[in-house]
Amino acid sequence: MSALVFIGGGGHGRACLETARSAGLTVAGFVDRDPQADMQGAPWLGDDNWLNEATGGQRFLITVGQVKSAAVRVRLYDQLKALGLPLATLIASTAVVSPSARLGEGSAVLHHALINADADVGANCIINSGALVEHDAVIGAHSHVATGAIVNGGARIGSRCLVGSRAVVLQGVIVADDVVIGAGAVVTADINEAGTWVGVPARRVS
Ligand code: JB2
Repeated sequence: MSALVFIGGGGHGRACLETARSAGLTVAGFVDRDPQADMQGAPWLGDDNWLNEATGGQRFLITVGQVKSAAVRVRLYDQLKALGLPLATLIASTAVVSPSARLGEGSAVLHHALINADADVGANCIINSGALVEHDAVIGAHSHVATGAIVNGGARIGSRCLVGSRAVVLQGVIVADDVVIGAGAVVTADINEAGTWVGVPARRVS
């Protein structure tokens, strides 16, 4: 299998690096704007301009994380697509992804995450450690289901969203694009517009 190139050498990059190594995958190196980024011995290949010179035989994973905005991950995804470079998917050895679930290109599923039957995860998503995406749920492109979060059955999360750590989205709830759900929030009703929602039940704060 072709080696992986990671784009982003911070905390999320290291989590993905260990995840990849434990799955027996080879990481050829990483791209970061900071040549001093520490990626546990993986070589620094260059900044994002390096991608313009990348030749075939490698697969790419965006490992810049996402907290409040998906903008950097979206820009990097668009750059990879424009260059025609192939995106990898990463599934941790301890994660469970239903054979009937769909996982978009460039998405990463970290340790102990669970994606159940007929769920649909878009491109360039992070399903972080211990997250649960229940049956028939939809996660839009470039969204991040953070550590320990739960998206219940049939819920639909838009594109470029964050479902914060240990947040819960109740079954069947629909969440618009560009929504940030704070850590520990419980989303009990549809969210129809972009913004930040926190608390139990979740309420808009910005
Ligand atoms: O445009 C970029 C760019 N912007 C930031 N291109 C490239 N190639 N790299 C970029 N970076 C790099 O991403 C920074 O130089 C830095 O090395 C890395 C971000 O690292 P940091 O540790 O600050 O955050 P993170 O994005 O890896 O992790 C965040 O998101 C995760 C999901 C953290 O908040 C984590 O706690 C969280 N688990």
